[in-house]
Amino acid sequence: MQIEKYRIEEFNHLHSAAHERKFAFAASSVKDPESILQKLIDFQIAIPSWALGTGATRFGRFSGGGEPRSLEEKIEDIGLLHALNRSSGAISLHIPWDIPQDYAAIKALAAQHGLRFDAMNSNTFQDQPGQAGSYKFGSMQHVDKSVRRQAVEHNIDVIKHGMALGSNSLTVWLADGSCFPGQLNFRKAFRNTLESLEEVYAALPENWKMYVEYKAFEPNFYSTTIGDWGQSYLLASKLGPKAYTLVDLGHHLPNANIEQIVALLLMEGKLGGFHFNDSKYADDDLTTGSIKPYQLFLIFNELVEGMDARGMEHATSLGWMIDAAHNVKDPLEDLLQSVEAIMLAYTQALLVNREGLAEAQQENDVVRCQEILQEAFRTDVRPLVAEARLRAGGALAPLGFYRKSRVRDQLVQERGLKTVASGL
Ligand code: PSV
Ligand code: MN
Ligand code: MN
Repeated sequence: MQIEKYRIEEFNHLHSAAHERKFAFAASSVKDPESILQKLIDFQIAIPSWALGTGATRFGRFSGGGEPRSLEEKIEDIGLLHALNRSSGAISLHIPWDIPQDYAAIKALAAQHGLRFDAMNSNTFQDQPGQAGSYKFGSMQHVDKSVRRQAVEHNIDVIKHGMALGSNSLTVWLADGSCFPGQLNFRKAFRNTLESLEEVYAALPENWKMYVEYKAFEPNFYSTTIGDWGQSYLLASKLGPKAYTLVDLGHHLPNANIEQIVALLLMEGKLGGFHFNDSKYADDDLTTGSIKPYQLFLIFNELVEGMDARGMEHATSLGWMIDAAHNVKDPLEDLLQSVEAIMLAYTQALLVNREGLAEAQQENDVVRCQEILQEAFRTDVRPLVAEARLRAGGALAPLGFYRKSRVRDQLVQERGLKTVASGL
């Protein structure tokens, strides 16, 4: 299904008087609203192909219906999101779940929805039919060279799919690690991983980036070979200038200070991008901003400060992606909520009084430092985000439109109730 422009306009018309009042107030209370609005219009967040269907815990899966059954339908779903919020203009694919049959047709379909292909994701955490070696004991770290070779070949293959689609980055997340003490020689596992990644790195086209994603634990429960930002940073540094660390918000041990990690990686020029989500306990993959919105704001605060200090373009210098799973919500509604939360945190970070904060830090005025940050965090920036969306042709209230037009019901009618999207 497609959402006609006039329906969005009709919807916006109904809400415009209330919006204008709120926007006038919000705009009058911030410095340079026009430049903020432009930054918001430019900012795009990639949607992962695997987040469009109902996910599952290891106890079960409760399908929601109307889920995309093919790559084409996944693109259409992201097209729907983008039509409503104008901030989801990219898709992140996972191979082999999303292998296109016809590259030209897939590229044309994405272009028709205004989408570009963001980072490509490889998969060496599941065995594939017909493959010679098994990843049961790891992939790039494996003690058997032929399994490592297979993992390298797969990643090179993913790069080729990405080149054919116009992507320019590869995200490598490895499930490699060990479940019991003594199972692995840590140094050998790390060296094997480095050597394998070097081979993939050598196959990267000139303008490509490699994102090395880390994760503290799971599926291995004693050690993870790329378990934290230090290990990822070490690999990215050894690999070379095209390799960067990717920060997935859910991949840390509890209470990790993610904003500090982000600040240092940025300082070293090694921050590649993000997988946004939220969590209470571990890699929960919950809706971004649903549990710790202040942390999200503090991360964006470091991003804005660090990127401005390095003269980096906010929208294009890093990879902005969501990585989430949906067990109890309509995935499209959840993604609309996640994108909104990201836009709000970004906007609040743009409002921080930078000179005032630097001055207060210099004077060790701890109270003022906190006041400055919380002044921005407690500002209601929703009208600014809505105005940016309106100017970009989106809906004033994407979720409201989605529900009012019964988008999910229409998808169920088109695709049926018993649909399974491939993914995590
Ligand atoms: C597994 O934890 C995971 O969620 C990683 O975050 C990857 O980015 C994602 O799967 C897709 O491979
Ligand atoms: Mn991730
Ligand atoms: Mn994860």
